[in-house]
Amino acid sequence: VRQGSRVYYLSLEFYMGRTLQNTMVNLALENACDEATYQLGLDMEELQDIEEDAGLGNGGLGRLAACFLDSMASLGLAAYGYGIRYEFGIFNQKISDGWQVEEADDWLRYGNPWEKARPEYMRPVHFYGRVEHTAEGVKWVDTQVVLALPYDTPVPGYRNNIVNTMRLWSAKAPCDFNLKDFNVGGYIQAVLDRNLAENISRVLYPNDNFFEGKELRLKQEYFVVAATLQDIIRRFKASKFGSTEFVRLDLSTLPDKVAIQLNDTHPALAIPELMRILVDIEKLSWEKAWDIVVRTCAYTNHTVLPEALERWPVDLFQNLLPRHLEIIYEINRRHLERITKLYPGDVDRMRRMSLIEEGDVKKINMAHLCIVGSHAVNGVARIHSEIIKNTVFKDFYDLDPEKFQNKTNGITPRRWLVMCNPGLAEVIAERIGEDYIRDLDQLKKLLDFVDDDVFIQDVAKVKQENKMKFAAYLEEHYKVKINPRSMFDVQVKRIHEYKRQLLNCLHIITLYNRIRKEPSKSWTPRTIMIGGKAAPGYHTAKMIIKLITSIGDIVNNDPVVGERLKVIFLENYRVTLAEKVIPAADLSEQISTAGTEASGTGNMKFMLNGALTIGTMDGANVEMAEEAGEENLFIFGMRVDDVEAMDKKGYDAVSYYNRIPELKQAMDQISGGFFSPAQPDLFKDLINMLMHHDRFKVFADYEDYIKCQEKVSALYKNPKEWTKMVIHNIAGCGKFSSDRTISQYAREIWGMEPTLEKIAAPDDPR
Ligand SMILES: *Cc1c(COP(=O)(O)O)cnc(C)c1O
Ligand SMILES: *[C@@H]1O[C@H](CO)[C@@H](O)[C@H](O)[C@H]1NC(C)=O
Ligand SMILES: *[C@@H]1O[C@H](CO)[C@@H](O)[C@H](O)[C@H]1NC(C)=O
Ligand SMILES: *[C@@H]1O[C@H](CO)[C@@H](O)[C@H](O)[C@H]1NC(C)=O
Ligand SMILES: CC(=O)N[C@H]1CO[C@H](CO)[C@@H](O)[C@@H]1O
Repeated sequence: VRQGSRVYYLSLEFYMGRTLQNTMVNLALENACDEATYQLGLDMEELQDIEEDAGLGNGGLGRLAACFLDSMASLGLAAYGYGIRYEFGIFNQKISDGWQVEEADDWLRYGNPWEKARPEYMRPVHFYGRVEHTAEGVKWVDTQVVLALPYDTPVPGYRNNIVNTMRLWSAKAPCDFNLKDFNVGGYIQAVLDRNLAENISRVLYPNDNFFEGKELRLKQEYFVVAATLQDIIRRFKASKFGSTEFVRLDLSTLPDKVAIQLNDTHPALAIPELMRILVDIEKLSWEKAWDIVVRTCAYTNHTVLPEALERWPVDLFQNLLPRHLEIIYEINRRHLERITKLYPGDVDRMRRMSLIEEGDVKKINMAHLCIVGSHAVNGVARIHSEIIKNTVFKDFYDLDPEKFQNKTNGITPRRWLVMCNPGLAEVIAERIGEDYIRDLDQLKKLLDFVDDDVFIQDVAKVKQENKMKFAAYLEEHYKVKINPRSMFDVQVKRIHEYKRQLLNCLHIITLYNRIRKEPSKSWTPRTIMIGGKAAPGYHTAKMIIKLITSIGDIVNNDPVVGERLKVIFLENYRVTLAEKVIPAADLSEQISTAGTEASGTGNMKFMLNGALTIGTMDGANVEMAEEAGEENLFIFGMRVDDVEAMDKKGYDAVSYYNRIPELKQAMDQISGGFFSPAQPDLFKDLINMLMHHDRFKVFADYEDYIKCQEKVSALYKNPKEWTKMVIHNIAGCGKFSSDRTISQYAREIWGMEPTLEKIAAPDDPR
């Protein structure tokens, strides 16, 4: 175990949401604060609703980083989260005439009480310039400097008196920015141009799982890496041990004290930047520096989708970071030399494994850089780790099998149960005590109560109360009335073809047609809610939103259907809305094409909050089925093997359309303008995609999905059996605590030991 070591969690996103209630929960201050505000004549819930979300993330990945911070603090690890303090986080989504409209997220407008600027730790970050090779070594000169100003936010652990720090960098122009060759009349322009430098931390790129090769984004990535590494090295050199304070000069022990986790390839520049510091500034030999870098860095791959892969054009690098490009070339030269020795003459393998992709535009493959520059590489669910090893990174696995690991994602039970669903947390605590909040495996004890009628009733009652509360919220804020006795069928996540909101749409239309055909049959009433943001530049995703709202317009206003089916688009899905809707959900939709969702974490939140899952064998769903028992989930559709087999044979959407009458009817309604009477061909692009170039094979799973939904409706008619299944799911949630995930990272990658020990507070009598 490494004594006194620290973890640095670098991420371009931290999707924190609100902080007030989380702080009260973790510090055990809820009752005291309730009391105090009551005395002041204020209402705690109203106060909480005034806080802005810190929306510095896009979706699951950013939220994961936030859960990790909570777990690292709760497990007593000396950990720092490092990222960018975006002035504008993820946009606010408005729905106007059924379309998504984006609004800037001016979250800092009224100030941010949770942060503290630390100007004393401001650092310079260099860009552009040129490289000089001199007798004393390599120099990067004539650069433009931008200052990185840190803001610290406290991250309290759960009732252990430990507080870690999240440090977010904000870009500041230096005072002399553009003023060096000052001439008359240039002053005003120079001051105006300060924006150029300060743009770096202006706005979060709103893409989820999609690479956009913009220079500003590369600047953001280098900015956070360069500022953070300076901080890491300063702290390493100045660290204190025992009572003696000394200055460390020997950087070879860096990997014993510092672990840098590269969350996706976004902070991949940490590898060449650390090389630059060690070789150019600290004057270490290449070999020694490389050994330090590899032992310090570890890389997590978060998605399977090839369009997420960062591939930066060499030209862009040459201009912005010329020294880093040289370093990457040298890393690649040595890497290819090693491969040539091991596989002489295998030119194809060299091409596949190179860090540089040849082609019209030469590009740097950042995933390859991360694998080569790290001692550990992991996927985020077992199935995803297998896919990484066996397919996309197979060559690298053959080269260094011991590097490859698996770390199934998790969520923090503090925010995602205790805080958002106090009713359920209480009912559980009444049976098994409160220790499960720190040790989620203890939920297994609930299996003793699966047949306990009182417990079953208690769980069902909490769910019903949550549903009433959410229905009241919708009515107040969105003026929609829903039936709280209907099944709440929820799909909330970013809008993406691979997540298959379109499959859900086809189910809605099918159900609608069936109800209209036999209105007198006893249908299980459903309120189907779909929510999520579309990346502003993602046309298909925006059309999917319009389709959902259009279906809602027709279905919700059809008197034949009445209360039996309602379709609601949940506007502006974000952390705070997740905290409201997930505790109220009966059914969780996790229906991505097998092999496309790396893990998912929304699936875990629903499971922990007593919703049943309808899902494919994808991502962490596989492990959820294992933990709760496959019979306690509604699993349908192709497995990864089936998808691969179909890829070989060819997927023919039209044959499903011709063979399945209800599918044909639904598609014909969409393409015939049934849901868009004013503009019948509105959805022609979606139709064309589904019929002719659907990478995610929606039709192939349609029949099985519809059948599976019938089973869901049937079980919902039996509340007791339904709730028993819910209890099996809650009892199986232990594995999905981010405390488990972080403990594995700590032991298996960072070489640190987590602890549940509580340190004494200064005012503790002990
Ligand atoms: C958990 C969460 C996600 C991730 O959901 P998935 O279903 O795993 O994609 C996205 N957005 C928010 C706001 C979340 O809280
Ligand atoms: C991972 O990287 C993504 C993308 O930058 C980011 O959203 C997220 O915060 C990171 N978190 C984790 C835990 O990997
Ligand atoms: C930065 O800001 C300036 C001024 O606001 C703007 O003109 C410029 O286009 C921005 N630069 C980038 C790279 O976005
Ligand atoms: C992770 O690796 C896969 C290959 O398994 C690749 O397609 C994907 O784009 C990588 N993700 C990122 C963000 O680099
Ligand atoms: C594919 C893979 O790496 N699987 C591993 C996932 O993690 C567990 C425990 O951490 C290992 O036992 C598996 O081999």
